[in-house]
Amino acid sequence: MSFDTIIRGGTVATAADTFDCDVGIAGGKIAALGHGLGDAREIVDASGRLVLPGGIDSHVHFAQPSGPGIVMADDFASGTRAAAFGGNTMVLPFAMQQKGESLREVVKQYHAKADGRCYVDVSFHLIVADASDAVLGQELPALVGDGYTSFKVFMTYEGLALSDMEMLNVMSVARETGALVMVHAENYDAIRFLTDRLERAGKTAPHYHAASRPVPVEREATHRAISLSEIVDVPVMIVHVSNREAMEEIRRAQQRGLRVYGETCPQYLVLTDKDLEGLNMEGTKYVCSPPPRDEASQQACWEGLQQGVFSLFSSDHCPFRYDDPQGKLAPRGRTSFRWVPNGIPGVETRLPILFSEGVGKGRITLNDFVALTATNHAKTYGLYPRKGTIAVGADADIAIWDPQRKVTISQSLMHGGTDYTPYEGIDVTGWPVSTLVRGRFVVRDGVLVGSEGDGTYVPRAKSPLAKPRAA
Ligand code: DUC
Ligand code: ZN
Ligand code: ZN
Repeated sequence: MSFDTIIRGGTVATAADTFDCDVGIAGGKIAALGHGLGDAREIVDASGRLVLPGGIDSHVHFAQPSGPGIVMADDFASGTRAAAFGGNTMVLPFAMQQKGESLREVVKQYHAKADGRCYVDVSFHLIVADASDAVLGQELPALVGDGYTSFKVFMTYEGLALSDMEMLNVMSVARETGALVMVHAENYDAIRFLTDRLERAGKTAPHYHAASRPVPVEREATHRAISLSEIVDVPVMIVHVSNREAMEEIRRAQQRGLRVYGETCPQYLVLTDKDLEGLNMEGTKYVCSPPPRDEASQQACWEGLQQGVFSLFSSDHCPFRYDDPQGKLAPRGRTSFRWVPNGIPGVETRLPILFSEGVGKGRITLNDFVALTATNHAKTYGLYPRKGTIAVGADADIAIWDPQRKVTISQSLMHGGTDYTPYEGIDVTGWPVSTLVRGRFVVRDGVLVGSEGDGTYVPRAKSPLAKPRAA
């Protein structure tokens, strides 16, 4: 057989195994694994390199409306370009409904923003903000049928928070349709109560953001989300978990046999609430929700990854420029942390941080790394085995890594739309040097060689993990 490309001489790792072999690619698929594969139009020398499944970042936000006067820093082009440089071959951003909007119309709008603009493959989760009869009865079931097989609900935020009754209704639709529900678990009333009190006491600087959403805010909502999902008997994914108490809620549910899954993110491994204390408004660079906590919480998140409580490691890339009145330095944000746009960039740094801090420091294995950053995302969101692994028949979505390269993370190395990285100055060992999406180089030896439109939209199957326990 003759191949389009052979990646020769590298070390391949999957979620299960690590082995030296060549990878033969034909028609955008992995066509053979082995030695002496024969001829190809192009031979890529990967000696001394790791050949890994491209990262799948199943939690990113691009081009989302973010409130009056605020503009998200990445559209689908810049966000997926940054993703490609970060060793990712697929991302799952959100199509966010706002109250009163038709979910079907929202999906059309996000397709208009994304189609033809992406450097890596893309698929949308939905955000359900308006659990109306029309949405629950018609739109959601039809959209699940069309391959939008996961949706996020919020327990906090003005205009987004659902009541317990609405959560139960959305969860029922998920149960009936086989979709997977993702939950942002923070108690809305508790945050409002604390925010009001902090403001009345004149405590409005950015670092009070963390004080307005302490651990019990997240723990309580996590417990409640799990309880609601148990009542409906539907699996649930608790996203962006930041601390031990929420992690232990998930662990206890898993030990009771519930299908409760967890996700954590880089900010909960390497940042703390101290970072929000930067002088002047620098702390806004770290304002995200839940907030980064303390070192004991970092340790708990590592345990969650090591012990399988968390199956996903995502970036929660939610980018705003810092030095910009439409970003972190929005005029209203100077009056109170309440108005600082919520979210931080991370799609380009997720993989190097986990590789270096996790694999490099012996906290997780290389195979765990692949599972946590690619394979489990594909399995969780209905993309496996087409995506998320290196196997014959899978899409040739591949990241080639230099495991020895030492890099100090710096904004000057980033390729997205923000003007800062919250991970500035962190030293890592190991860096993705080339990214191939369905067999085509998008980034080659650190240089962008792909184009907008190289990435395509991928409808998804239902998640095998979304099945209720009872029939
Ligand atoms: N939740 C997210 O998932 N991303 C950014 C902000 C938020 O609250
Ligand atoms: Zn969230
Ligand atoms: Zn998010």
